[in-house]
Amino acid sequence: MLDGCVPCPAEDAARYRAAGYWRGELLGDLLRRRAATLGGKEALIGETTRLTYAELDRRADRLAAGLRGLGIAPRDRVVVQLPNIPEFVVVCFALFRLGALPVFALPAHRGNEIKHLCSHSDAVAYFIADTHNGFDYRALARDVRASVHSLRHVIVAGAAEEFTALSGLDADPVTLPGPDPADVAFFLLSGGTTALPKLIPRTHDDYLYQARVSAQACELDTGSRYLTVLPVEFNFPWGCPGIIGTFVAGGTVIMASSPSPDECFALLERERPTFTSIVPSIAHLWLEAVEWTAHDLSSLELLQIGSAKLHTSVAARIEPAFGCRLQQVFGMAEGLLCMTRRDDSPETVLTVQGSPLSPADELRVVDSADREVPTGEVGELLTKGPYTLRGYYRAPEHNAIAFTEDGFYRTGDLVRRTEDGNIVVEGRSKDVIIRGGDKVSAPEVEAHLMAHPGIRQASVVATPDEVLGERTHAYLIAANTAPTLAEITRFLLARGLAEFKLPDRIEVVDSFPLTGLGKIDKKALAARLTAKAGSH
Ligand code: J2J
Repeated sequence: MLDGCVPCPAEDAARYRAAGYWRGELLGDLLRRRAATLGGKEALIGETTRLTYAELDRRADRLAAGLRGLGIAPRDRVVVQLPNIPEFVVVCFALFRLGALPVFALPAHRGNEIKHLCSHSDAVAYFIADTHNGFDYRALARDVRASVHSLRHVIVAGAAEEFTALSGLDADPVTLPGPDPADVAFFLLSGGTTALPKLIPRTHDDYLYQARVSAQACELDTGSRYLTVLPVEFNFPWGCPGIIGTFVAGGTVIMASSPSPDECFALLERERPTFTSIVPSIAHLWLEAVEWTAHDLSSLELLQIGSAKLHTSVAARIEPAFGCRLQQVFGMAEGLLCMTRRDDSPETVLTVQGSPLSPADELRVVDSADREVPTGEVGELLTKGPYTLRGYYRAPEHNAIAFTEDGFYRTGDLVRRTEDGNIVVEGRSKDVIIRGGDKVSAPEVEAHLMAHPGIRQASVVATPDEVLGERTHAYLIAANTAPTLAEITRFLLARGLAEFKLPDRIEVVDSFPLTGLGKIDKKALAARLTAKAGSH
C-alpha cells in the first residue's frame, strides 16, 4: 500500500476476500465493463452534456493518455476541486486508470484548506473549474501555486488563462499498467476533529464493495436514475450508492449544479430521476418549495437523507410531501454506512438512522473506559469493517488516538442500539459542529480566531438552529478591544478559510467555565446556548 497509509491486517483482508467482499477489481474497470455491455446507454447527464457509457469510457481513456503525456504518474496525488459537472467523473476515471490518486476537495474550500491538502499530499496537479457560483478558482490556484512547490500543473475546466485547459488534454488511448486493487484509489476528506483536515485513503476493493452493498440496499437496477444534488466530492453522493453505485447497477447519473428546489425540481420533471440523496437542511428547503411547485416530481421513488440528524417530525413529512420512500442514512467518509431498508416498519424509518450495510461491519457501543454498554444505552460508537479505514494518511500521532489497539475507529458519535439492530444517533463526543450537512472542526476555527490580535482565547460550540440543525457560536475572551463579527469575518476570509466555517455569532466573555481538569468546559458553554434557545 502507498507509504503513509495503514493497510488492513492480513487476516481481516483474507476474510473479506474469502467472503467475496473484496473482489480484486478496479474502479477504472467498472466503467470498462459497463461500456462493454451497456455501451449505448446514457451514463451521465450534465447541463449541456449527455454521455453514454461508451462515450464516458472513451473520454476517460483519452484523458488518462493526455495526463500521462503531461507526466502525471501512478501514485501521484492530484487535488480535485470541481463543481457538479460531468468532467468530475471523467477526471476521476482517467486518474483511476492512470493509477494517480485524486484527493477530493470541496468547491467551498479556499486557500487555507487547498494549500493544506496540496502540501500534505505533495500534490503534483490541481483540477479546478474556471469560475463557479461567482468565485474565480484561477485566482485561488495562483495563490496555492505560489506556496506549494510540489504542484506542477493547474488544470482548468473552462477558460484556462495561463493554466492548462482540460479540454486540450486529449490523446490517443494508450495501454496503462493497472494499479493494485488493494491499494488506495483516492482520498476523501474527513469531517474533521482536528485543526487541520485529515485524508481518508479509500481502496478500489473497499469502495467497490461499499458501492455494491449500498446499491443492493437501495435496490438499484439499470432503470435507476440518480440525481446528484450534494457536492460530488462528498462520500454520500459519490458512493452511497450515489454515482459509483449507479454505475455498478448500470443506471444513469444526472448532475444538478446546486440543491436549489428551482433547479432540482425542474430536473426531476425533465430527466425523471428515481432517487437522490440530500442533507436535512436541504430537506427543509424542499419541503417548503414542494407545496408551491408546479413541477411533476412523480419519478422520485427514494429520497435518502443523512449527514446530520433528521428529526422525527421532519422525517414524517417526507413521504406525504414527495410521494416517495424515505431512507435515513448515517454515514461517514471514514467508512461505516447505516441505512434504513424497504422492509422496515414506517415507525422504524422515522425514528432510527438505520443498520450497517455489511454483515462484516463490527460495531461496539462503549462507555468512557471502552467497556461495551447494554443495548439501549448511549455510548460512543467504535467500528471496524471491510470498507472502514484503518488509519488516516500520514497521521501516525492522530491515528494512535483515533483507533483502538485492535483497529476499531472511534467515530466520536454517541449512539444507542435498538433491539432490532438499528442505530439511533444521540449526540457527539467529538469537537465538531454539523452546520447543515457541513462539518466544522471547532479546534480549526479556534486556531484561526486566536491568530487575531484582538482575541486572547476562543471556544467554538454549536448552537441549535431550526433549519441548519446547528450553527457556529464563538465565545471569545478579548485581548484588548474585542473585534466585531464583521471584522472577524473579514479576518478569517483573508486567511483563506472556507465560508461555511465562519462563526455565525460571537459572544465576548470575561472567562470560560473550566472542567475539573482545567480544560474549557464546552458542555457548559453549549448548555448555555441550548438554555437560551429554549427560553426564546
Ligand atoms: C446524525 N449524524 C450523522 C445522521 C452522518 C452518507 C451519509 C452521511 C455521510 C457523512 C456520509 C448522520 N444523523 N444520519 O459520508 O456516506 C454525522 C456523524 C458522522 C459524520 C460523518 C455518507 N450521518 N452524521 O456525513 O464524513 O457525526 O459523512 O460521524 O461528512 O456525520 O461526516 P461525513
